[in-house]
Amino acid sequence: MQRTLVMLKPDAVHRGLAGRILARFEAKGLKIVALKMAMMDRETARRHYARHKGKDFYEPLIRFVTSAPVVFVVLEGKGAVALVRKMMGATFGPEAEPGTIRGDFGVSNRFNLVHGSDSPEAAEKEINLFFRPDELLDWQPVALPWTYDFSTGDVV
Ligand code: FUP
Repeated sequence: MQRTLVMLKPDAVHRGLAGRILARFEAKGLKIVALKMAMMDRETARRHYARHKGKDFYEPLIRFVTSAPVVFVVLEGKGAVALVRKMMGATFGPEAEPGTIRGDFGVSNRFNLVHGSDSPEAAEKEINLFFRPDELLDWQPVALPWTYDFSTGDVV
């Protein structure tokens, strides 16, 4: 099973969409391993978005994600990184397909509701940036044997 880091951004929290967005991931079958609401400090935001440093949207992006509380979530499931990205939809709300989170709830480019790690390597880094190891809970959902077929040795 793979883990990924999701952040529900300030617009999701302010618009009262955090629960609905999280519910989509839960309903899909992804396991919540860790969850917390927090203000992101500027230094952490700069580290998180370091690859965008120097781009014209970098400073406004940092101001945005540090402007109000966010919700950090670690989700686990088979192919969780790609699955979450697919459920999020294209980066810009107007371009995101209906049925995706950004496609259904967003009309803005910058206020695009949700962040999801874009690779397993990024997921590991981001999980470590936002959570201490003891905040990641080791638990087995009772529905797990009905979420995947484990009967053949593979997870199907
Ligand atoms: P994504 O991986 O879909 O979250 O998008 P990126 O990592 O490419 O961009 C990070 C964030 O920067 C996006 F969520 C929105 C913001 N952004 C802009 O505001 N303008 C741009 O031109 C590109 C990204």
